[in-house]
Amino acid sequence: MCCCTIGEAWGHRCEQCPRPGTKAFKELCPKGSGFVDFADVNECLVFPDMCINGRCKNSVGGYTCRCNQGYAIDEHGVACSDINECDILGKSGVCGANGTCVNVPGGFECECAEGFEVKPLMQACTDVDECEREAASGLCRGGRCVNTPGAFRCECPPGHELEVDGRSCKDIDECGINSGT
Ligand SMILES: [Ca+2]
Ligand SMILES: [Ca+2]
Repeated sequence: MCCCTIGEAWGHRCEQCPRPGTKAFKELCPKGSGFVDFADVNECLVFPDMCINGRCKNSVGGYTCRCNQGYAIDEHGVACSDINECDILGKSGVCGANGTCVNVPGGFECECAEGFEVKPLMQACTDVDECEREAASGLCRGGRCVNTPGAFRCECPPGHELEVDGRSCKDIDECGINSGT
């Protein structure tokens, strides 16, 4: 049954199956591939591991694997293996210039550089607008927030300077500076 269906070898000593089309194959499997004793073999039932990561569908004289999304049929046609999207599309091809593609089973993920993120329904890493996101928490208080690719900056009005953490503006104490010397 093994040699007449998906098998390449059989038995404890792993004896090679006769190749389809040869005389030996015809003797073993007179009705051809997919049949044993002139009856169709349901490969999906006989071989429980068929079409792993997919669904096995029996047909007369054969079977097909319908692979889950993100998987493709392997070279032997018996299992679905993960598609490496990163290899196919290139390391930054899928995730953009500011991301790195990481292959995962059934899909892929983008690891984004700091200041970048993956937005819903988009795959590439795009800039985080810190000004919009952190407006409620008072980012650049006392000044104006300017979004930049991968970062942001606070622009302070005359007479003000940036706090050391770069997240707000503070008044310059001119009197303190002058009387200090
Ligand atoms: Ca994948
Ligand atoms: Ca930004």
